[in-house]
Amino acid sequence: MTQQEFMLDLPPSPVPKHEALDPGAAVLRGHAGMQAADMLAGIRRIARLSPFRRMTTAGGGTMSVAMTCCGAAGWCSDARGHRYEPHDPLTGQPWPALPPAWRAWATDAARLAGHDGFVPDTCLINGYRPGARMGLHQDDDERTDAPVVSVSFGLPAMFQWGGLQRTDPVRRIPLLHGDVVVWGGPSRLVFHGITALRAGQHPVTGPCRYNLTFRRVWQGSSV
Ligand code: MD6
Ligand code: FE
Repeated sequence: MTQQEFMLDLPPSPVPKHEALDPGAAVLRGHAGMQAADMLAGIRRIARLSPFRRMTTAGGGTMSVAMTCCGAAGWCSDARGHRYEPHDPLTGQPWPALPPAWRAWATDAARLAGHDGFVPDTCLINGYRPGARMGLHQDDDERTDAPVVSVSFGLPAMFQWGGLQRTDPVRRIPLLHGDVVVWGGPSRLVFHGITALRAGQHPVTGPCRYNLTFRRVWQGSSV
């Protein structure tokens, strides 16, 4: 029971705050709600320095999700494939800095999900408009086995959570404004994705969804 529930003499919420997905993976419902204003303002600041862009894939397609990054490394995809880069190829400049308060917040979220000592060196920022989607994939470009802390803001999304093989059964998990997903350990390479975003209007983000993923890309980053 939280202090506030005690003060109000109410029974504890029947809704568990932490939903275990699989060993090493959990959903922390609404955990980033209090961070929304700060993180969305931060996204606008970052996007002025390193704009959202839709990247191309090695197959010659264009991703439906728009991306930018902050921190020591940014995820990039082009005709040559995908990898992390220390500079934004669009500007030739280093990626904008990862706000220290975000880093501390992500460390704490990882700890709540059972992963101690997570120090992210990057944050990948995804912007979705209606129809944008992310096909089933593994996050395997990072050079560490640190967990990933993922934050959703704005329009609801349907998260697909599979297994370690592409053909494993997939669960569908709705993610709402402020929801956080953490995965690591034995779940770190689970296949996952986002189905096509349904059109709507969110009071805070309008017709958009934003997703931030905090990661540790390089073991030796001085952050
Ligand atoms: C998204 N996220 O939620 C897509 N990857 O928009 C991801 O692909 C993702 O949420 C690794 C860890 C967390 C994620
Ligand atoms: Fe991913």
